[in-house]
Amino acid sequence: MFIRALLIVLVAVSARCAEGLALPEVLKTADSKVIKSPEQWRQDRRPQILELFKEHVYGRAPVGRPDDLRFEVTETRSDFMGGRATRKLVDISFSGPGGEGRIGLIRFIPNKAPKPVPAFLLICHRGRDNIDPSRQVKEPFWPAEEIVSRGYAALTFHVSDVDPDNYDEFKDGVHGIFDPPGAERSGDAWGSIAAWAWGASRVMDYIETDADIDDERVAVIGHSRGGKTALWCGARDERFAFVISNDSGCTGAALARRKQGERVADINKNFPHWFCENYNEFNGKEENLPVDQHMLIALMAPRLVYVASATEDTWADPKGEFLACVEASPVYELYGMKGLGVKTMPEPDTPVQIGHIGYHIRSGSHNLTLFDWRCYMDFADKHWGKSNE
Ligand code: GTR
Repeated sequence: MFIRALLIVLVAVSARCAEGLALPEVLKTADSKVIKSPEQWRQDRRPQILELFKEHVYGRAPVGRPDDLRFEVTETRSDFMGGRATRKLVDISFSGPGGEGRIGLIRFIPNKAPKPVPAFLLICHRGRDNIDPSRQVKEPFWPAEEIVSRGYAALTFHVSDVDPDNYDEFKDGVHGIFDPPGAERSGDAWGSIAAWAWGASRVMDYIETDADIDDERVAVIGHSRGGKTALWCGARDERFAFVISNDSGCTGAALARRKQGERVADINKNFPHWFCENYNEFNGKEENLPVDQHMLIALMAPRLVYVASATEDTWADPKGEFLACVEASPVYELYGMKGLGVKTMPEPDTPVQIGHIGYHIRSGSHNLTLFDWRCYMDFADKHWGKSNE
């Protein structure tokens, strides 16, 4: 408790102003040491920030890769999408003290593209018809045909395989499987966002065994709560080379201290299972947070990260998402790279893709659309070289 209070005070001391906001300094340690090199960032500051997010926001996963993690390819068929794609269905299974779990992975790969191919992994929280493995239903939320036609592997799993998206006092899903039986839950125990991020990391464990996928060019993407999850996943798991947040908003890409749209108190009240218990201490008190969301984006450095907003999605605070990218940029500059590369918000539908942080604000509502996907693939093409089917 004392250490928590001390950290909060230290952060307040090291705060600086951005557009009138007093944000915690991303490049200054808790004891006010200024970070001047990538080595110092990695050694002194990055672990500190990661720890603060675990302790106060997303919670701590009690397990990494389970010892008995297994991958079973239950089907391989090469005649999908008019013969252009191979579908594999993979069961990723594991067990813990509270039982067994299974994540069903759907994976399409372009048949003709030179292997190994880069990949996009979608964390899906919407209805399963959005990720129809038979491709009878084709939703822009997961445009597998378009992804494949651009030479990328299209992978997805549903979050409910990892942890159902409901508040049940953390009995079901991986919480029930891995939380120590009978023990009282601690204030920093993992919530559902951290559980889903853990699930995406288990998919990465599988990808590393799949010779047709280039595990050094894998993007993890999510929309809204899935976007929060993608960011937390990418922050913790540096095997993901590209992290994409689509309309993630509060406790995703948006700066909490702006207090625009959804607030910390709203999200904790409406979704009490998403974050750790400690996060409630900041309900109505965002300025006391020892972190803000620009620091989460900065944890991706020097990898690729892309944040997208939508004009009508004011609940997710588009300006706060943009500013978080601006404020994360100094960490990329430490690496001699461009971060976002601009400080003024772009016009709708004009992507900013000049540095290692990408950003756009799309016209329209809270959604993941074909326009968004095309921007993400353009950004990947730019940095990874154009893929061809
Ligand atoms: C909203 C919620 C957001 C966002 C979204 C979603 O209602 O307030 O934080 O995550 O739902 O996941 O669709």
